[in-house]
Amino acid sequence: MRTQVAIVGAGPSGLLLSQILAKHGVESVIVENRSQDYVLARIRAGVIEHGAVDVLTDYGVGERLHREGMRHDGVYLQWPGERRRIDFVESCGHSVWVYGQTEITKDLIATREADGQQIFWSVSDTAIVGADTDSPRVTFVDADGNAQSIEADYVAGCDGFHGVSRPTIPESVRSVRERIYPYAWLGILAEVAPSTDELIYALHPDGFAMHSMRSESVSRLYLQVEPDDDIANWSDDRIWDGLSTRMALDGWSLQSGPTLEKSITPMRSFVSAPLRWGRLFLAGDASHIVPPTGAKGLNLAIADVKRLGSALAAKYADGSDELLDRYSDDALERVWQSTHFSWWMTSMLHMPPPADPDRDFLLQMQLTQLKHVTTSKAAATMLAENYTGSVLPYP
Ligand code: FAS
Ligand code: PHB
Repeated sequence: MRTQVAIVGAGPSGLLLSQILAKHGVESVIVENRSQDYVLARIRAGVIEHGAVDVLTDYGVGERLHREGMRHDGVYLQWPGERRRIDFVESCGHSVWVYGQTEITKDLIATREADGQQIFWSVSDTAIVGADTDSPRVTFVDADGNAQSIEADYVAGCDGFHGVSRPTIPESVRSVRERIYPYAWLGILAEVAPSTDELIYALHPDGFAMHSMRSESVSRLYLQVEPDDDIANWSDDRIWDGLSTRMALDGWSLQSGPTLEKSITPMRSFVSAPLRWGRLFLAGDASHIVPPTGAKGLNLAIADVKRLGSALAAKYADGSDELLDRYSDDALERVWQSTHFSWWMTSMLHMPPPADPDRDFLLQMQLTQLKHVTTSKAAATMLAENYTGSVLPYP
């Protein structure tokens, strides 16, 4: 087979990139090692920056988001005995939307399939060959066991943290900066109406807890657990008790309900640079991972593929290499901004591990920072600008 852009991975990055390219008349083929059902069953992110909403809208996949998504103009930060709201619109003039990544993936798959997009599902043995030549190829074994090869002008590595794209770049070329956090998130999706109008991020001596939502009848909640904890240790009752204790506030109660999904996600900050090697370009989790406290992972992926899609479109439209040559450096500008904010929010809101000799000092610094950011207009504006993705112009 031959195409203009071969895309590895059918998560939000790969699917949205193919949509952006198609809107600019650029052809692509996607290879994905999971089944379509598996990809559609993933429960992940939920907060979408206004700039990301604009990208989805501009490229024809925002209609259901505007109909079913929920605009949020602020957030609650909480510590024992206090819950204070930061108003995004008052602080920086922007909002965020709550709309599940699962729904974005559904909208993208439906749109791409209606457009006749070629997606190879359930492939194996994917490899990228000749990325540093003028004729790169993606080879794989398709779902029927047939060896396949796609010749392309360019390859987009949208295959997430565990994909093959990043390791295709020689280690001598790659630089990695990483922090692995001494805790993880246990997340649940529950069939119960949210007990709050805005997201709640709470610091508590037992650990962090968060209340998000997916609709008026489905809630999404998280709590801090040990990095090596096992979901089998957490009955629904234990989860709801933990959430209720950590977000307790006079005059407020948390409604519990049946859990639809529960899982534990490790937390790391990870950035691999550069995002380009020859004719291979990385986007989304293939290049960077952020702890979910700042709600940046999915939004960074959308910003990356908007930038990459525009750069490839410019190349095919007028032969210009400028945006492609700038892609890695320009993308990393936003990646480091989001990585810093996610690290800052994570460090402020999670209990340091009991073994940390500085635990009491760190906890005092975190409480001081929470009080400052919920009383100082300048500090609240810094949080609001970062949370809504408004610090840097959208690509
Ligand atoms: P993805 O990992 O979503 O997609 C990569 C795709 O490539 C996958 O479908 C994979 O099957 C495929 N692939 C991998 N290797 C391949 C190969 N060799 N060949 C072909 N295909 C291959 N972000 C938030 O903002 N908030 C959250 O609460 C949040 N929670 C998360 C929970 C979990 C468990 C995880 C893992 C991530 C979470 N994230 C969250 C981050 C997440 O939303 C990512 O940022 C987002 O999925 C990035 O999208 P992609 O870059 O497309 O990567
Ligand atoms: C979610 O709704 O899944 C969510 C919201 C905010 C975060 C992380 C996850 O920071």
